[in-house]
Amino acid sequence: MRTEQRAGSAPTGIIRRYFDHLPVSDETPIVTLHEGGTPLLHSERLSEEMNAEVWLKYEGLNPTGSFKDRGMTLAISKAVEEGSEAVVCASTGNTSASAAAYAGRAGLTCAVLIPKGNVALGKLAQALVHGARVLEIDGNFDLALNLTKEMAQAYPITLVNSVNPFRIEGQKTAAFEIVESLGRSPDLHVMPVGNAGNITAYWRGYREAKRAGWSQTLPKMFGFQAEGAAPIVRGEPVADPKTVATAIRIGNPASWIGATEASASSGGGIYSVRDKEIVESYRNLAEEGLFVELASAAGVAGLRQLKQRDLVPPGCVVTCVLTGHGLKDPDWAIAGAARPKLVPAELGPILQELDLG
Ligand code: AN7
Repeated sequence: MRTEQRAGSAPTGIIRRYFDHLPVSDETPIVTLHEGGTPLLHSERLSEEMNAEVWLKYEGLNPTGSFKDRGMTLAISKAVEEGSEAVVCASTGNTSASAAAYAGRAGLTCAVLIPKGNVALGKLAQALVHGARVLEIDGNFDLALNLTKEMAQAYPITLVNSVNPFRIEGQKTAAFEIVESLGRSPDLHVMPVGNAGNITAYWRGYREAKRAGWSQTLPKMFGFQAEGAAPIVRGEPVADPKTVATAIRIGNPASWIGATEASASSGGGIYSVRDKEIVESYRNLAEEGLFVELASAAGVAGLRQLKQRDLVPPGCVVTCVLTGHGLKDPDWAIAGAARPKLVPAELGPILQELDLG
């Protein structure tokens, strides 16, 4: 098999990089877009505000712009290995973008069910451009997921939502990378929660990193749902979840148990943040040069809440996951910003407009 490698660096893509820690063999055809290896950026502003050492795992820099690619490379590779010819997923947007891209690369048919009117434009564009069969349903994500589960049971089509165990396996590699970058585990790990697959994956990753001797400790795991879509916090499914952060507009998370296990056994917690707080953190991150989508800002908003609750010990090491890229949702980005002003194509008026004249 041809192996793709970047000159002078470790093997590319999470499967080659963590081959011995994933359920793969030499027979597994590796379908990759060189996902993973995303930056862990130190945030000076947040570190100062939190009186802690705050690191941001910028997952928006994966090939399709979200963390989903880590799980999708493995889910699609295993689907090909098992002889599948078609995959299906329900999605609030990012899963479908990723599934469409990786299915396209593997030559598989990809079907996608999305909740009507609640998928950001960039994500929809991705699924369409990669040739997925995209169907909008008159219902929310939870209903879409139930329908795809039924489809996968009745027909020879592989479900690639995070109920597919290979998704979680792939996504755990982000925790490996954090431990590798820091040379240790963080003290606190903070992230948004929707369907709860990712927090389940990180917790598994941190535990495996410790077992492998890469770290001596485990972080406290904190997950944040949007207030209007916070079933785990409320302790019961939410029939009609509502939030501006459409990626996490989920009322009955598939990995509910994984999330509560991660928070409870690590001494962390699952809490909620208001839409207003999500938007504020979204803007703050953008000011710091980090364009993320709204759902991604829920983790940072959550970190601020932890600080208010006195749950951020001075000087501790914190990692916060920025799950998706801001370009996914251009409508939202533009809605809150001033429109460019039209000026004559002459230096004078331009300088005047910029208060330089
Ligand atoms: C940017 O794409 O559920 O708790 O269908 O897109 O693992 O679900 C997306 C979820 C956070 C929540 N941030 O992660 C989908 C989907 C972003 C996301 C989450 C999602 P999980």
